[in-house]
Amino acid sequence: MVFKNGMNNSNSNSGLCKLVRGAGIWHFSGFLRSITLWGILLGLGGGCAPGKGTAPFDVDLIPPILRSVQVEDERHVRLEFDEPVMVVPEETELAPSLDVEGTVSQENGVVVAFAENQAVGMPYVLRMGVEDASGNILLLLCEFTGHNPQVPEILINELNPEGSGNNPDCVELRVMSNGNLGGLILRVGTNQRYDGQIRFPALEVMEGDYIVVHTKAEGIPEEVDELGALDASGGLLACDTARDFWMPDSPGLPGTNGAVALYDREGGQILDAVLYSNRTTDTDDERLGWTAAGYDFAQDLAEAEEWGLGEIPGPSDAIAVVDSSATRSLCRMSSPVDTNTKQDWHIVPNSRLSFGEINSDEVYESSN
Ligand SMILES: [Ca+2]
Ligand SMILES: [Ca+2]
Ligand SMILES: [Ca+2]
Repeated sequence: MVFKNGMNNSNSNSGLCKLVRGAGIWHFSGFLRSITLWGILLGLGGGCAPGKGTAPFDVDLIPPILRSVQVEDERHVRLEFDEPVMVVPEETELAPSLDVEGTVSQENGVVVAFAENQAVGMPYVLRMGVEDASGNILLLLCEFTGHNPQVPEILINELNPEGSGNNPDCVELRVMSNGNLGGLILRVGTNQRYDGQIRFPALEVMEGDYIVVHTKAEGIPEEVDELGALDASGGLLACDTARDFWMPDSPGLPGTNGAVALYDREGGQILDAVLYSNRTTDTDDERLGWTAAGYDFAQDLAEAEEWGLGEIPGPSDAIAVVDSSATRSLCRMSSPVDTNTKQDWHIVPNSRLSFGEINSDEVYESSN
């Protein structure tokens, strides 16, 4: 299970931050720890604590704090800090390499301009140094995803959370308009809590294309991500007329109370999501009857206005998963509609799963 520190729904400071002052170098992964360490240093009365014993104490000892990273277009990335900063020019560097044309400080922000276009969907790491008016320097590493100007319309179209050995858990995506997959991220769960994810490479897709993401790979050599030929991959439920991808670490899908969400990039906007449950809403329960994980998913999707129509959805507002099985998948209609409610979904009869192909409109009839 991955718990990710959210940061204003924009690219987070998920990279390592390194703070430099005087002769000391410390490694941090976040602001709170940097404050803690300064507190320790001051408390110890070490030589690194300017002003100790010699008031005034209103000296700014705190380096700038990175608030957000935003890709503005294919040539510009904007970093926001908690105070005005100047860039330390010799520290700016990117991996993989990308030529920097220059940097411009604007209020609490810095815009980095590149001399060449970012590669679509490429994960970059930017190394940079910034200095505040009191000379406190922050050396930082931050991640961003190369600008994708052609994000397609795309829907989560089918899934089988109750997969089996022969029909393992899969998620089908249906492309609704031409575009490029570069940088899109599919998560088992939602931004705040997820079991696994796949980040798609730059790849042109067409309206009507199907993509099958296998979340429970066996780990055999035949399981390959299809960047070229559609029949390149073997493995269970691989489809010769669709693009197969294999989610790293084979997390599977939660069987009974889960969510799947698709984002346009790391820290970006949600493109589509599904929420499912085997429970019913309990309004007397502070979690509305959800499991702890299910409630996190429901909250996150309500906040993103992707499910729940303005309120946190209870389990009864999610797709009822109880009648599904490995071959009775959850499906949108053959001509999918997306109202962000369970009304868009049905369970198909036995063996009517259709990963990589058009969905069946037949509905499973429970014998009960
Ligand atoms: Ca295929
Ligand atoms: Ca949706
Ligand atoms: Ca299908």
